[in-house]
Amino acid sequence: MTEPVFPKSWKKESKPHKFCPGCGQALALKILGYAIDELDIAKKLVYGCDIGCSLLTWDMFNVDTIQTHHGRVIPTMVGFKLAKPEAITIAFLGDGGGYAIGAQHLVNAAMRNDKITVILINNANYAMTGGQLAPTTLVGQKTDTTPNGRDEAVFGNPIHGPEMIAAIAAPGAYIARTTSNNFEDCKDKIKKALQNQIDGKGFSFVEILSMCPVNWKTNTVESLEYVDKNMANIFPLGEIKND
Ligand SMILES: Cc1ncc(C[n+]2csc(CCOP(=O)(O)OP(=O)(O)O)c2C)c(N)n1
Ligand code: SF4
Repeated sequence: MTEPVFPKSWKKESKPHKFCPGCGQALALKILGYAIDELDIAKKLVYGCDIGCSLLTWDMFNVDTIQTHHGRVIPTMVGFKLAKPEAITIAFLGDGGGYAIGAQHLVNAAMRNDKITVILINNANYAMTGGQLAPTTLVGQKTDTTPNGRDEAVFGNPIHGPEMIAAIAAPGAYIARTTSNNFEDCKDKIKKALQNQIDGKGFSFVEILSMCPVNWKTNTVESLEYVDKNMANIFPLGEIKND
């Protein structure tokens, strides 16, 4: 694998993140930082994070930042974009925020083809509140609220968010799924989503499969494998919509 080329600004502007050791969200955000630098959009950017572990990024980037409650980051960034169309707006949130409490916001933003970029972390649980069942929890996966594993007869199957919104998204939308374990692919998908917004084409959405070793109670190898094997087997990686 080729080494990534670090932006010159990176070393002097880097600071410790607030995530648990081994957290996939920290990787995803580091990759997002590279994408922002490579597209040279920091000065035009407004970054929004939600409640959940994503709120740990409220002071992570040296860009204008807004923090909201469960799923509300999407309409907040839609509003900002409507008020200031020249801004590049990112809504960063978890699967609980995007697919449960805030699902209506995601669905309506996709349906209206709002020209914002949504980046959603799928870590298959409600992480910040201690590891409860999320809409993305795999069948059989143990969580605090499903100690015997998710029972599909009771809770159904995990939601496939990108596929769901691709079914209602307008032409011009960009929708993809990647993992924070794969630096190059993740950066590529995030950059394409942001470029979609820069080009004024429409709604853009990237779901990132991401490790949560603390709530999964997995070691490093097990965490990496859970994403690359178990999750990627259920949630297919790649571009779901790019036209
Ligand atoms: C409106 C509202 N409902 C519930 C909560 C409690 N709450 C805070 S974080 C969280 C779970 C977040 O899970 P997710 O969106 O998947 O993000 P993660 O922590 O996994 O990154 C919940 C239920 C809240 N803060 N606001
Ligand atoms: S609880 Fe999970 S998602 Fe949240 S910071 Fe820790 S490892 Fe990351």
